[in-house]
Amino acid sequence: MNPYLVGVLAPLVFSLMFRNAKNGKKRGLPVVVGGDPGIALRNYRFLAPVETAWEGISTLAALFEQSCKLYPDKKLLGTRKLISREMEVSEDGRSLEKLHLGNYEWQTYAQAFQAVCNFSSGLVQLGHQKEERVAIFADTRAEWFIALQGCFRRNITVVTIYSSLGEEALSYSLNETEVTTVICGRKELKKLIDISGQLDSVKHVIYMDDDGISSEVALAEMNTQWKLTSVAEVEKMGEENPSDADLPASTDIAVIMYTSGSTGMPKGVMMNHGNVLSTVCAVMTIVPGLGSKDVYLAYLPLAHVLELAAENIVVAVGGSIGYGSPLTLTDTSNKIKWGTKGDAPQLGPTVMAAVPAILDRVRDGVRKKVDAKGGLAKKLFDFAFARVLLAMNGSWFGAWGLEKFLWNFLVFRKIKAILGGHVRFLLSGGAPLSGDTQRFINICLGAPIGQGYGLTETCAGGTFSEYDDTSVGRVGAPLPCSFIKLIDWPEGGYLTTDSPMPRGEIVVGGPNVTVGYFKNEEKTNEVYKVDERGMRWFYTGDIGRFHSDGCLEIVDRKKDIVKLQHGEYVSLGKVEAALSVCPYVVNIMLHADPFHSYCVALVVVSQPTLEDWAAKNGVTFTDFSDLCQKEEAVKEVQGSLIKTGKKARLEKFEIPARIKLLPNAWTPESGLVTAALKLKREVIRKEFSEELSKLYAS
Ligand SMILES: *[C@@H]1O[C@H](CO)[C@@H](O)[C@H](O)[C@H]1NC(C)=O
Ligand SMILES: *[C@@H]1O[C@H](CO)[C@@H](O)[C@H](O)[C@H]1NC(C)=O
Ligand SMILES: *[C@@H]1O[C@H](CO)[C@@H](O)[C@H](O)[C@H]1NC(C)=O
Ligand SMILES: CC(=O)N[C@H]1CO[C@H](CO)[C@@H](O)[C@@H]1O
Repeated sequence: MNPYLVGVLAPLVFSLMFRNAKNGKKRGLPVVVGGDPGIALRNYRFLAPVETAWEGISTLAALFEQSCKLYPDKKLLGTRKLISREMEVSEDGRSLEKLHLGNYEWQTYAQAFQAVCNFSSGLVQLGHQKEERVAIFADTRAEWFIALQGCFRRNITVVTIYSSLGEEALSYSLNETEVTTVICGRKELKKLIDISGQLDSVKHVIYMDDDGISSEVALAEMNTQWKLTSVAEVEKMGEENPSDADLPASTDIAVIMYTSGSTGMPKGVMMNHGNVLSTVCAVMTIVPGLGSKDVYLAYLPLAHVLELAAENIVVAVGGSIGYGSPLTLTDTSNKIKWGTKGDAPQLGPTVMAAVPAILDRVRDGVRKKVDAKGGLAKKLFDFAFARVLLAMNGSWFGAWGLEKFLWNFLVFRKIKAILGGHVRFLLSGGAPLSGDTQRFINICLGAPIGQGYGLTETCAGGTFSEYDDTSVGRVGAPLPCSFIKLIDWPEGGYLTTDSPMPRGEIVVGGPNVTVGYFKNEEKTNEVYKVDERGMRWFYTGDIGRFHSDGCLEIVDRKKDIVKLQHGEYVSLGKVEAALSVCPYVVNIMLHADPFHSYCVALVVVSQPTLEDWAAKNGVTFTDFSDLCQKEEAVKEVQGSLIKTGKKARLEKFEIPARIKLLPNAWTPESGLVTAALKLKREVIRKEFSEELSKLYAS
């Protein structure tokens, strides 16, 4: 059939399907758009993509200033006071640093505004030219936000870099953007000194006052030509020599965000003020009743667009931001001194953001605790969980208020207290959240999770599930700032004419779609397109399908589909997700190759589970990595994988025919997974190329 005809007819047919769907609310509605033919949906409340929610506000700098004038005396930025830093020796002889942190100390909106103005004037005093770029390379904290807004007030583009990025990527991105001023913390300064020989353009380094940083500063002064200044000094210079703001326009680039690409060098995504603002306005509508009473716990990397948008949303409504870190989040977090409070219990946040990996960890932690208690406590927990699950099948606010209250009081209250007891909404993004974890968190925390789908390239815009949507496994309807379109991908076997649901490559359009990749026109033209009506579209490479209520579900990824020798398609991500349920698996990467008819896999095995098995079966070994080499062990894990695969109804060619067991976990520090714990396939393939070729050779 003529593709253009499909393009015109499909929305029509789809809208009829919508009318006939019986299961309630339509969250996404069909819309006719330009560009490649496909099926496009919009948010049900907005006809055209939202650009701004406030008259006359078109930049993040203006939004910040507006809030500072509206809420001068409200608390904005909170930081915990460091009482002491102690070394503790753990049972296995490793020494761990433990922090004793005190209460939150707050800066009001008025004080923060003053700090931002001072910082901004200080940059001028420092000799930073306005066309030059500033990089912020640090953990999430109040100074980060102040520095960001300080740069915005002078129309300076900020380059952000993940603090877990490797050396090569770091010098590459700083050099590519010709950054002259870097703002960093202590551990990042150390990294910068190591690569100072490659940083030709850097002239100034502004450091955040950490205790112990003076030794790094002295080292940098000895070994580099950099001019080193602390944030406090910059603010003081600015206070003594104030200069006027030089505010940006909506089309000026606010941030160049380097994302840890899963292949090769990182790419710098350019986002202008209008891009981020439209995301801020859109996501704001997702959190019910968001307002100046809300308290947000900030601990995800600000170099990630989800966190950047979230903090600006809190500012937009006059809320408060308390800073924390993943290692000090709860009372039992690694770095928290025993018997003292974690960030969440101390702050009592009402709204939090999280990546699925963190929520998975929370779930596993709670499960383990309940299992360890056993007996009546476990029975009660399981019963309460089942009751609430049953009631939730109807709706979030079912007619069972009293019972919900009872179970919350008896069972779940203690779990809620882990995060302070007041969390009423969780934002999740960065990767798909498993349905199991979503349910678990829903029930145990008694709070809905808004799950988003978006990319750095779409400025986190895309879709978002709404608070009253209790379904799992889907990522929601288009955000008010986005149109979502599915287009045919015939090679992969995904078509918009598929039934029961249209499927295809996900394309995101709207004011949220970013400007493109920095200094990479070729790549930009490959994945960004402007249609005949002037709307920008980003081709995500993800495969999705539309449910009848207009919600999107991610089903695959173009890059991760490999055609085997005999023509069968294997979706690596799908198979990995299915096999990761196997109790031996901590991490698994499936590898397929068009020159072979079968798949192989690298499996990071669970040490306790495998050692348990070895003990029960009389398999002797010297250490864990020796055990991973044993033929019996490989056989056992392989058998378990086959069982898991069959249960998940995988095809025979999808289940790895040969596997290699690996003893060491894949962490962001090792560079094998991203900060959101997604596999970096290319890097893993390179690192284990020998093992992989052996798997195919033997
Ligand atoms: C902001 O800076 C950019 C780059 O230096 C410049 O092109 C633009 O005109 C500036 N915007 C305003 C409103 O002055
Ligand atoms: C830095 O970038 C310039 C071009 O902007 C390039 O010629 C040079 O080789 C780069 N240096 C490093 C160390 O990457
Ligand atoms: C949920 O409700 C539907 C009907 O509304 C029912 O068919 C289904 O079995 C229920 N599921 C559970 C787990 O109770
Ligand atoms: C800031 C920005 O890029 N705005 C654009 C958003 O998209 C609309 C079309 O939907 C354009 O008109 C805007 O210029």
